[in-house]
Amino acid sequence: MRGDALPPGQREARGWPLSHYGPVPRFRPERWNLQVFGATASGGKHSWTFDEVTALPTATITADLHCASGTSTFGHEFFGVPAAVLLELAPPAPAVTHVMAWAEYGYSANLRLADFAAERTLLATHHGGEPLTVEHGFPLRLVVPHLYGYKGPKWLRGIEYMTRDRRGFWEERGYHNTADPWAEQRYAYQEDEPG
Ligand SMILES: Nc1nc2c(c(=O)[nH]1)N[C@H]1C(S)=C(S)[C@@H](COP(=O)(O)O)O[C@H]1N2
Ligand SMILES: [Mo]
Repeated sequence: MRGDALPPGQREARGWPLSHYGPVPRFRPERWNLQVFGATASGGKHSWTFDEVTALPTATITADLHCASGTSTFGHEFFGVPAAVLLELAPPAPAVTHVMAWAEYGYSANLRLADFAAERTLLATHHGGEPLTVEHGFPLRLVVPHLYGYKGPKWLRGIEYMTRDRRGFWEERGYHNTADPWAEQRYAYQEDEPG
């Protein structure tokens, strides 16, 4: 890693540790879909099978992962569908300000629309040229490189467009609503702090 790549209060982890709450879901392709719903421009729901997801335009990014519990890992090469592509194919209504990213078993993370729409936000299918391992989110994982790891659901299944903010899984359990690691926004109580 580069010395300037470690956000305040983080330490570099060895290898690529796992961090998630609950069991690892099994992928059943015949039952799997990715849905975009909520306040869409059309008022309707959008849905893709996994095969359809893999036919969408792709990009490769290199990202560092920062877990809010204090460990960081560096130089992950992720490949998949840019969130911007999804926003183009399934446009949000003009009033949309936030999205909720939903995963298997009800895990969720809320994001400002601008964070979801950011150039490097990716719905990843591959890591280091190989399909994601199931523990790291196969078949699909959201990567939001500029925010703490809890903003990137593994086993992603849906994007809900919202016209106001609502807290996701960790955000409801004491973690920061915005989660910028460079501002060390770890905990919800910091949301009341000035500046
Ligand atoms: N579905 C789901 N996704 C999740 C989590 C989770 O508990 N469930 N944990 C998040 C947290 S806190 C982190 S730090 C990263 C960890 O990713 P990794 O296990 O691939 O290192 O996954 C995120 N995505
Ligand atoms: Mo985390």
